[in-house]
Amino acid sequence: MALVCGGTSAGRRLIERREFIATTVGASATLAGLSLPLGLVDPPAPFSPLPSPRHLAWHELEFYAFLHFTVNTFTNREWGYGDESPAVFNPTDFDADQIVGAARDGGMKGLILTCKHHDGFCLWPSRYTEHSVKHSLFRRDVVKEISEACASGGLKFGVYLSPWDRNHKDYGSSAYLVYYRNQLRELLTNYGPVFEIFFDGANGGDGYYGGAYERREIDNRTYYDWPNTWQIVRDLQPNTVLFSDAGPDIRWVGNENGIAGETCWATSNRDDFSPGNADVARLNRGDRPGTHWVPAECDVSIRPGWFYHKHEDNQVKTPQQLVDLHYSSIGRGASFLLNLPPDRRGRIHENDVRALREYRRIIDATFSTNLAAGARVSASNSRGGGDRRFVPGNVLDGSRLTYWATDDDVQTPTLTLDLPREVAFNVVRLREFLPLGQRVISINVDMWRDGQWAEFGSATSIGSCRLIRGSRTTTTRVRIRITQASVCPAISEVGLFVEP
Ligand code: FUL
Ligand code: CA
Repeated sequence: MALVCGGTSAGRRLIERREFIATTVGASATLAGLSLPLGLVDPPAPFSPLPSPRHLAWHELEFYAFLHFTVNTFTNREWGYGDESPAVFNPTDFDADQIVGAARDGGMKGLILTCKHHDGFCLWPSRYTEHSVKHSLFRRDVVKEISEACASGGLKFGVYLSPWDRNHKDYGSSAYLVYYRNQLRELLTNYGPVFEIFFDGANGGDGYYGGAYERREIDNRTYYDWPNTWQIVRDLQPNTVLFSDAGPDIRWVGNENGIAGETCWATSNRDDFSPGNADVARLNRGDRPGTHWVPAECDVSIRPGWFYHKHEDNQVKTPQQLVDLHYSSIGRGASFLLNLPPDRRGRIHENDVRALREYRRIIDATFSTNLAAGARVSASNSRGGGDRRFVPGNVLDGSRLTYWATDDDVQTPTLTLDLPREVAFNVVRLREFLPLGQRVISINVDMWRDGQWAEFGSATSIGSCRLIRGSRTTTTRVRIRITQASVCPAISEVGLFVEP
């Protein structure tokens, strides 16, 4: 307390910085509770752009489900035209708990439901249209049942609400925007917390449009007046992350194959784009340094299509393919949004459940033991000459809130792990301390072999998580070399793992 009241100006600056970090990490302000020794040096200055508290919470999720479910499930299409009768939507054995349970058993932390796809059919009884479950034989509120199953199953609930609506008579005029926003308000008001809203940029032009059966072109840069549409979400649920090609919070990765760029910055010049109007190569890689923190999300389906088709029952991705997607998405600092399409019963098909479960088994077997645990960690430099807040050992304490940092003028340090025994590993995991920004540009990993260092692998961009996967190696020492950084690095975690 005395330190807060009195102290030197350097001391006061330090305390202010601590408070900054504690607030930046948001609800899990564990750092605020630690009694850190007062050192002679400030923490590294943040390198902008920086993540918001809602970003930091989202980064923890990493893996969540997409649920494509609508009339298409029953008409065997991918894009409904908008003239489908609500009567076709008739799941015979709908079970929200089975769906959520499949996602949870796969290790997913959330689920995003297509509350309305391009065909305009609403999975909830919206007050603003008759084109919904209200007029199906099924008559139940799917959004309610799924959101409640998520809440009781411990998964976060998210919303996909297609901006393009091939059913609505007003699509293309300003009246439709009023309708779209009313629906957004309904979904954000009646179904509990929404962790993410997925704003799709797709638009094919033609549709039913209340019987007009015509092509309607809109200017996707201006028609939806996105800043004011997004503001509705901010006002109703400030913790929701907004997804689109242009963010504002998280961005499309630029493909639907689940593959982030080998270099994938968490930052982007998002104002260059609008939803449905972006350069996919730049989305895949991000922009550096970028104007905003807009990390990538990798959406991909477990089957060839987004909606369930019986003829694809034998084309479910294999567990090994799902594992590879884990490395190409989560392993490059992005999130992994895997689509599990409910079938005509309204359940996740057995083949999909089986593949997902086996994927989980492999991932758990890989990452449950950090083989670097117990290693002696040393570095070519430690900020403030050994100030405990920045020592190399912080990379092995299992906490993202503590980190190793160097002095400001040391941007290419090395960190060495002397392992307590010989270990066989083939995966290295690194995490940066995100509240200070994405600081490192490239790294190399070496292992000790036959009395000298040999290269194991390398990577560009770390961010929230970087997995470097190589061939299985046995060694007693591993060295991380930061080969390029914009400012001194702040690395929160390092791990060594082996795939079964
Ligand atoms: C696309 C849509 O057109 C697909 O049907 C699917 O919803 C996918 C996730 O986004 O843009
Ligand atoms: Ca740590």
